[in-house]
Amino acid sequence: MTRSGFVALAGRPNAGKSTLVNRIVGRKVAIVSDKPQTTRREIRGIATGPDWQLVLVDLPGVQRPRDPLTERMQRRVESVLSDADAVLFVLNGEQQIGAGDRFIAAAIENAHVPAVTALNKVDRLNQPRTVTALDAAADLGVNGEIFPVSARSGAGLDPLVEQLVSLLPKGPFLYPREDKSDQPEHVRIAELVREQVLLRTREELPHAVEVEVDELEEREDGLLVVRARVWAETESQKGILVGAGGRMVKAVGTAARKEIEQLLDRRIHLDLHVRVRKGWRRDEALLDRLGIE
Ligand SMILES: Nc1nc2c(ncn2[C@@H]2O[C@H](COP(=O)(O)OP(=O)(O)OP(=O)(O)O)[C@@H](O)[C@H]2O)c(=O)[nH]1
Ligand SMILES: [Mg+2]
Repeated sequence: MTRSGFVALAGRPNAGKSTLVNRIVGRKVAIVSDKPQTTRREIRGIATGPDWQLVLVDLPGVQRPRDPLTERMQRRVESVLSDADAVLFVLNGEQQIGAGDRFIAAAIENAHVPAVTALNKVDRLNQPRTVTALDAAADLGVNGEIFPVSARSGAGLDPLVEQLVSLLPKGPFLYPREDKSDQPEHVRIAELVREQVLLRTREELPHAVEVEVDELEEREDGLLVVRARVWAETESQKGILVGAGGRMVKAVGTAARKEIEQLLDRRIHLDLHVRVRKGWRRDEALLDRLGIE
């Protein structure tokens, strides 16, 4: 008898949810950065064992909404939590537990689903600090076991996965065995471009950038031509993204092209255009089109 189901990941921005999903799936299905709010829409990463299938629903970090974009993200998190078979609560072991974690702990209890807590980034903690952090995690009062893990090194993940699997209902697999993610190709490509922008920008800019793939053109010589737009909200942001003599957009393009070639296992040509779209984060029709529900 097989077990399969949905596990929603909840945690503050930057806790390492996407890194954890990538590690458990064994492939990069979600982009990662050191900037909070990297994940904007839910991503399903699929991990399949001999007789189990975990569908990990990577979610945006939970925080206080600031605009229609973040409001949508939060509403979505709440509804995914209550629909999941289990919740994986991810804590950032490098940071003190705070109001944000207590808020999420309450949301998990309200969702009435079984939970497991991962105290992540223990590679950064010594033994006494790990023990203290585990005690603080227990004080949050979320149901279920707590596992110290490192999404970066992979330490501690086997018992965590085993525990998650035990919480899944019995039933057939939900996705074909070989599937790793539910995202369409053009979204994965756009995300890889955005990841390279996040790595190279700071402060407000990472939040102001969105990427949309306009066209995927198969050429006869086997090359795949990808045309994508990088949006900024203001002219000055656009200036930074283009960079002196086009240096920034070129660096983003070169790095993203390598990532995309790895993803698709073929040669590609990436054509990036930086455009200004004032207030895109408030444009409900655009958010619909971008799939940020
Ligand atoms: N040292 C260490 N760093 C980690 C670990 N897991 C994640 N990180 C780093 O933490 C940062 C945030 O990781 P993400 O996986 O993007 O975090 P997230 O929770 O998905 O963040 P949002 O999508 O913004 O909510 C990145 O710089 C990661 O490389 C870990 O186990 N150890
Ligand atoms: Mg993320």
